[in-house]
Amino acid sequence: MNTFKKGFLWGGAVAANQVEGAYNVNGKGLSVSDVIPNGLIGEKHYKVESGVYYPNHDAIEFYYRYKEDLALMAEMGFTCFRTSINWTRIFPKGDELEPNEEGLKFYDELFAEMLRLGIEPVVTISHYETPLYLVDHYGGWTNRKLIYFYLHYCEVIFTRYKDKVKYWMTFNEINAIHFIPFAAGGIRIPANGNKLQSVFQASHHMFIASSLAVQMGHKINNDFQIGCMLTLSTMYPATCKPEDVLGTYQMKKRSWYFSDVMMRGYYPSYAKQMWEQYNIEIVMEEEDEDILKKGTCDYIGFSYYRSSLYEDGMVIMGDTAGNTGTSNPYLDTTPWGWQIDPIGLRLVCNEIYDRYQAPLFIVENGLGTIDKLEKDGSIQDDYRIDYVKSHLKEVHAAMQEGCDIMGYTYWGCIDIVSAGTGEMKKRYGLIYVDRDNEGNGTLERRKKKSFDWYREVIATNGQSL
Ligand code: BGP
Repeated sequence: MNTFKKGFLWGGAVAANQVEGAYNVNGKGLSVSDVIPNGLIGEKHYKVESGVYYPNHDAIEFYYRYKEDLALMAEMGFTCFRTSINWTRIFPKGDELEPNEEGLKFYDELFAEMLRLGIEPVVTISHYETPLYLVDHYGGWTNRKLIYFYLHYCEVIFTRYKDKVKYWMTFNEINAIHFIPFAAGGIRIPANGNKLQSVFQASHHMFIASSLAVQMGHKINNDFQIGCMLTLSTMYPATCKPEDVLGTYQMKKRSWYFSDVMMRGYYPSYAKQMWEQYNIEIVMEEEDEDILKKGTCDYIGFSYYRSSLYEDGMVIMGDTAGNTGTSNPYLDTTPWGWQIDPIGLRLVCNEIYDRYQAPLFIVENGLGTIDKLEKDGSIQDDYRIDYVKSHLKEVHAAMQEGCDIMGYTYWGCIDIVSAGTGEMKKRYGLIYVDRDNEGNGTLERRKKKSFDWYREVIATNGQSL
């Protein structure tokens, strides 16, 4: 197989709240993720309850062990590593004027260590880490004031890390606000409220915030590459019934709505009808149109894990908890019911590249499953190797077809706390971490079989695939 293009970014990805632990040390405040002990699907917990175990409060203690972890990533040959800045380490409540110096220092040291090892930081500015205080006291992203708190945060981190970080993303999986509004948008949906009204209004504020952040970032350092980030699991019509084919296309617009605004700089033609259909009125300011135009993103970052089906007005997919619906008979599924579909990734690359002709960055893709520790201490995760190999082959094919793809960061390159379920047992890592759902374990790191395999892929720039 031909190699990937020169300079292709190879690496892994995590989010601060799923690895760092140390959730309340050195001045850190609570973020939305800190109050969801059972993962995003258990989005009911809004304050820390005593007696409840929160796996992500300790996570894998990356906060204390990042040197050891980065050394392993360097050994695999990573040229980049994606993580987020935990917003509440910098602004514990979110509306302060002065940042928390200890929080800033942590990321100074983290990024310096990456650069020392030849690893380019790729930073998500907000990965389900909205300060809880902003949710409690301002109503989260439905409040326009959040734009200014976010921008102040951006100004501080852009200025502080301008010589260390080049690649940024404004919001993780911004379109996930539809199904996890608390985590993605810091919004509590009132019991009898119009959920979509809150979701669309909050999204509007996030678009403005992203656009202003892009403009500001480019002023601070013209070399910055600032991307949007979406979850783009593709969808197929379950039948060839024209209604299902059309419905599938319409469902995709729910995601494209986000990338259209962030990549084109204006609301798409179908937006008005969407708002009318759901009885939504978005409050906008006069200057908003102009702001959106001036701050389009430099690239499209996205996560891709699986595909789903659409039939009779319903999306059919294994949900995050693993309850499967009718699934695609041509595909295998993970124990959590996620359909494994490498060709779907190639399709997404083509669809999105054709739509925007802008660079793509695959910043999340991976297999979350149960790993077995053998008697000799090894982890023979051939299934993970198969997963990554088959997906990377399709990435390569998409590039042959003309898609401009900047890089690939394997999700959960080290075992982490699952965002969806809050568990440790749903493991993605190429590196095993000795910790279970209840917090037992030595936290020792161990290379899985996939570790050496991925190292070889990177060393040969994809030729070994
Ligand atoms: C994405 C999130 C990640 C992540 C991943 C895998 O939606 O951006 O934070 O965790 O999905 O999901 P899970 O952890 O539920 O397996």
